[in-house]
Amino acid sequence: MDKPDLDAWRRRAEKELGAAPEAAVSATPEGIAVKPLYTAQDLEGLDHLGSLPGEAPFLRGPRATMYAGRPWTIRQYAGFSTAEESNRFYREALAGGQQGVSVAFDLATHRGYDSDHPRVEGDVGKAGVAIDSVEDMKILFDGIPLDRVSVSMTMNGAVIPVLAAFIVAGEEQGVPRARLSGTIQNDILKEFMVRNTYIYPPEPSMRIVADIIDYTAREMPRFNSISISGYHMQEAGATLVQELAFTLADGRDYVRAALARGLDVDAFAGRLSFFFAIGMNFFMEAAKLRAARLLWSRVMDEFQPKQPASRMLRTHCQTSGVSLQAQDPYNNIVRTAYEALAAVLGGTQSLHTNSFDEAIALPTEFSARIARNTQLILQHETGVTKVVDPLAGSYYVESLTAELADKAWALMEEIEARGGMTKAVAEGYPKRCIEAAATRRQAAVDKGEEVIVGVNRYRPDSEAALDIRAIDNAAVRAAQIRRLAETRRRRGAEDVVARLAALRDVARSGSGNLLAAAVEAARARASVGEISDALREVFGDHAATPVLVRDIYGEAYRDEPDYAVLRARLDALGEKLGRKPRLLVAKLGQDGHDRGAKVIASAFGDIGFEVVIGPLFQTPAEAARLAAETGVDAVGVSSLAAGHRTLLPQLVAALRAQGEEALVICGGVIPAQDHEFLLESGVAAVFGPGTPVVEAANALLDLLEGRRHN
Ligand code: DCA
Repeated sequence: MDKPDLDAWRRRAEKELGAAPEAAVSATPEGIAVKPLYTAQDLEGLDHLGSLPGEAPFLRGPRATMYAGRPWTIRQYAGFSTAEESNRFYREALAGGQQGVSVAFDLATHRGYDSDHPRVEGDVGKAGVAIDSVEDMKILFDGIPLDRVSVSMTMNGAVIPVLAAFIVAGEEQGVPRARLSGTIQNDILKEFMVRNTYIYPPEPSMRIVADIIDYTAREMPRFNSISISGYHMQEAGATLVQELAFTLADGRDYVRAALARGLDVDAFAGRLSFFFAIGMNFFMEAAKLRAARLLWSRVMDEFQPKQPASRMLRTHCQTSGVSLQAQDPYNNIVRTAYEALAAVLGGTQSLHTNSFDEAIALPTEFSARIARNTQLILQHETGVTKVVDPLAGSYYVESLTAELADKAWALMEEIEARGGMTKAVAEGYPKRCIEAAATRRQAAVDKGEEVIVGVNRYRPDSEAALDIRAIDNAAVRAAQIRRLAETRRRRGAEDVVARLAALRDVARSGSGNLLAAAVEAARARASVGEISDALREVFGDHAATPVLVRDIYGEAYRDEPDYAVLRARLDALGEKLGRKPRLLVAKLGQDGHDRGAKVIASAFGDIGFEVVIGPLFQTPAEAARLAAETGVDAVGVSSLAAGHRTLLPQLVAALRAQGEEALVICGGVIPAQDHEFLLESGVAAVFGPGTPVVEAANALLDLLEGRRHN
């Protein structure tokens, strides 16, 4: 065939567009200019072409036959209320075609608090299952053979007691730890960056990671010691380049930490695993996974492993939670299916597909079945499993793979120049980059530049409320407290005291293995809270100081007409008050998802409010005290972990008890069914997800002005 005549194409394109083809180039948040046409020319000079799957650098997949040999694992992340309820859910899911288990713990467990701790009253059993001791863990896996079904546990803060309880539960089920298969998340660096379920300061936290890698390398050969996660970065607003670079840079620091413990690289590197988000930018997401494998192999070259598996990036993926919308929610089924296909075309090893109602509440049996079937249909009906890396050779995808890899590598070099990821995280560099990207994206959505069907375009006139799963938090908490008391009554008290003292000694001395000591404590029935507290006594608690990005929302929105109107209203109210209106943005309970809170705080600050950003993990009484001290006009609560029914009425009561008039408003994941209850409890307004910031600001001004007139 003749060489393609690109000049002729250009002329045709100009005619069709009425402009030069450059007019159809679109810029992505990653800074990649996506052209309307890719050709063989775009492949010239790309040096990653030509490799095969199953060999370094593994760009085309970690296995030679990929899904033609074994399809990816359908692994749905789930967990809620009690161990009994979650166990029943897992068993039904496995019977329905799910292939691996993935446990979601409640936030009390994540942060190392037993269910009877006063700080976690609103969190027990809410966004995951409550686990207080080995007794709960045994119930959680009752009837699930732990030597045959692999179990992933998303746990980072309280990773030591939870993994210890899992090991003992396996043992008591008759499965020795050497035969346990699964993955523990154990990725603390990204917690400091985005997810915030840390407990201890960075340095002892890194020791915990290294101790777990060390223990599993020696004792649990089938277990993946870590799941190095970019997922939560993308959820917090990171671009795909940031997600790639920061995740792989985290991985590099974990390898360094394990090597510093004296481990041989080949003893552990093959059991490092990864976890990425898959959002709506279809080809870019598939290319991202290919680029990730390429780059990880390059990172591992530095450590000169001898085993090929040590260079291999194996990953789990989850479809994007933030791409789900509360409005017109059945659209989410379609979104999730496209994202799942991108993950599979990118070559994931394991996949979670979100349920369509997750932007509103916890999945029901019905929505969980649709989510699972999305993968079963992909595996059995579409033929995608039959060919390895089917996008290979695509001019566009290969070009994207190279561009993503180059950009991510440059950002990783920047991290190296800053002294590595642990240091960059301590200085807050990646967090700032991600928050800036998140705020920029919010402005693009609010302005309608980024279209979301059913939200900022094609919005239906009316919608029927969905059936949702509600958790009776008080009943779950009461049941947990009863079982915990029973466990404490039946255990050998002296044994527990001695095992916890031994654990403290290992923590203090810096030698010995924390997980090994915790397994002994868990076996004696020390609780998750007690083991966490023993480590807290030695390591201390980590408290982050929130910092806001500035001028990003304002800059992006400045030229919009409604922005000028809003600013004028704000100035007028400011004049009446003799100062700027003040807003406290608060997070209550153990819910550490702070993207929404940060974006709102930063955007309201740009608009002209005086914004106080509260620390994470406040009790309602603490937030009310902060509101009084700072003299705010309103407290805005961002709730993403289902604690609102308990925590918001308590906040209103605490404010009123102090004689404070500040209005309480809230937003986040709050189902329509709960709005009336919250309004009756004294909350002044509830903003659903997808509310543009300018609309929320206008509504708050209405409320503040209304209050002044009364
Ligand atoms: N031919 C032959 N064997 C294969 C093939 C193939 N084409 N593909 C996979 N296998 C083998 C693997 O080698 C593995 O056996 P091994 O453990 O003895 O090496 C087994 O089949 C399982 O496959 P794998 O791809 O490792 O899939 P998973 O066990 O599901 O593990 C992984 C996926 C990403 C590594 C793991 O860390 C994980 O499950 N993460 C989940 C994290 C999570 O759920 N997070 C929640 C938010």
